[in-house]
Amino acid sequence: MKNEKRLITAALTYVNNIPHVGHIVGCHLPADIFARFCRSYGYDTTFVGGSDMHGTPSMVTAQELNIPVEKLTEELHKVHNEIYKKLNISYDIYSNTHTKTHEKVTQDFFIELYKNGYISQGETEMFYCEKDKMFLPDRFVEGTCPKCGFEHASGDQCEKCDSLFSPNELKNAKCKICGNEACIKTSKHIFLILSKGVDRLNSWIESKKEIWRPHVYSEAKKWVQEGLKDRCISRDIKWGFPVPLEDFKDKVFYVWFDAPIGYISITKELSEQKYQDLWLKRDAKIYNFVGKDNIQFHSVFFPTMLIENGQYNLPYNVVGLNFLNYEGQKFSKSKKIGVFCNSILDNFEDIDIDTLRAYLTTIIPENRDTDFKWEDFKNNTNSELVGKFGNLFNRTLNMIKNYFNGNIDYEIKKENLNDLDNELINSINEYPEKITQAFNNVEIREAYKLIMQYATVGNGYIEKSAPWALVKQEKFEEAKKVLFLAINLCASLCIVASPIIPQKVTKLWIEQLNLNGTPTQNDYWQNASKFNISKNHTIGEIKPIFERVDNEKLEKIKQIMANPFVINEYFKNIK
Ligand code: B3M
Ligand code: ZN
Repeated sequence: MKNEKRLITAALTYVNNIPHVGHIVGCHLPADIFARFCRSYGYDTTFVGGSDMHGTPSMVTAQELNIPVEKLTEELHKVHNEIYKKLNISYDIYSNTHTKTHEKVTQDFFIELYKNGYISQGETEMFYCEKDKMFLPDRFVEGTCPKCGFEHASGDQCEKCDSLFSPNELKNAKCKICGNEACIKTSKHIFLILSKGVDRLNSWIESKKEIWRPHVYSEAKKWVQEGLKDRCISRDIKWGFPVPLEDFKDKVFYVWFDAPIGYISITKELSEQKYQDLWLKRDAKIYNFVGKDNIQFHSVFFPTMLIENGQYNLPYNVVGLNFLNYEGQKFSKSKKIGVFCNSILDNFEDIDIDTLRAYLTTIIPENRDTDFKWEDFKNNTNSELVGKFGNLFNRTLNMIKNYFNGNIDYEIKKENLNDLDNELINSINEYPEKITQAFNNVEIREAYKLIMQYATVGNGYIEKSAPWALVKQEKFEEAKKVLFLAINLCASLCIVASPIIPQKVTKLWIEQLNLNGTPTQNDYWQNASKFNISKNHTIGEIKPIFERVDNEKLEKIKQIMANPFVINEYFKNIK
């Protein structure tokens, strides 16, 4: 259904630091490529994102830097926004969770749950530091995971085995601020009763068997089967939005309660109409793109909140990604292992964004963890982008220029088409169709592979038809036909590659193919299987599109991108 409404969300990033390439590949980029495809295909598309301002990681960092957490998050939110802009992540809105709108939507959301009987109250044991005289949020505590024995688990979550637990289950708990033992004190809290919605949640998850990726589906099923314990959704800290109940006014919501509601409030901030169409009606399809460690929250916790609240549309697809490693190792800021995005801001001219986007597309961790390797970046640039894609445009346009003075005046007549021509015309019908399917199934790596295959089909056709030989034999009409078909394949490629390398194809389209409009226009996708270049067309100026990466250049980019963001330096300059 083409006029279908689609809302695409990318997980709201914590702003306690600057993203590294793993965050981009594991969420923002696939969400962006999918959103670009949806717009181009003609779906009524909205793409929202933002910064997750609350939560303890930002508090920990602000404490370490000795600056107010408001200042820290506000500044880093701006930097995040800049980075996504530079990477051409096409958010319709990039907001954050510390807005008035968000406060109101979150509190109303809660009140509804409360009225519906899904909130209970109780005493809970919380970590407390006698030395710092404060209740310790989950991230201010470190201890041994009760499930797997990992020694650096935080108060509520183990990053090694992904299990979630209550504060009192953690062993050997220590205060992260001062390193002393964290004791346990009781405090009054509110809980979300997850068990009441479990049957509805379970059948909802089962309805997603064919839609979600297998690993997301099986993880969600596993968590439900293990049983859902009620979850404490208030915290004894000052950073966050207050719980709107008389007895709890001095507490704030747990960050994972307010953060996903951010998708709703940010949509509302974008437009009231969109909020109504996408969230209050049930026919829009919502796609949540989330990193590996966020799958449980998006497939179980947030859907239960939505089911129990009752007013809102539920996600159609939870697109759970996996992790990205760096040259076989985990990303690490302290060890300077990885590729860091602050360099994109500092050294913009040295880094070609679409070349980077194309390589990153090949390592989107769709079904398993993947690896960033500089050697693969070089190979993808040289053999795919330059060797296949660029080469097709280059030779086609150069031959049109050299043999026909830059003008191609040809009209297709069936009787003049040979088997090779017919095969190529079939490809112009079939490849965009296959690529559409891959994008629609959110198989972005597959789509990229098909795009490169499509370019290879074009190169093969030129090779076999050998227009240079036809010109030598003075078969000019024959040569023109070959180049006419080839340049039409080029135009088609611009459209289908537009979600991945939007800047390059726009430049190609306007400057070199000399066509009107842009290949990234909304609702333009169906033109991919048409002839966009008609009789008597003059091409523009020919230039290389992608630049080869030799070892020297690779070293330079590597140097630039290996420098992590130094947060204390940054805030020294801000203060
Ligand atoms: N902020 C975790 C993260 O940045 C968390 C996601 C919230 S999505 C609603 O990875
Ligand atoms: Zn302490």
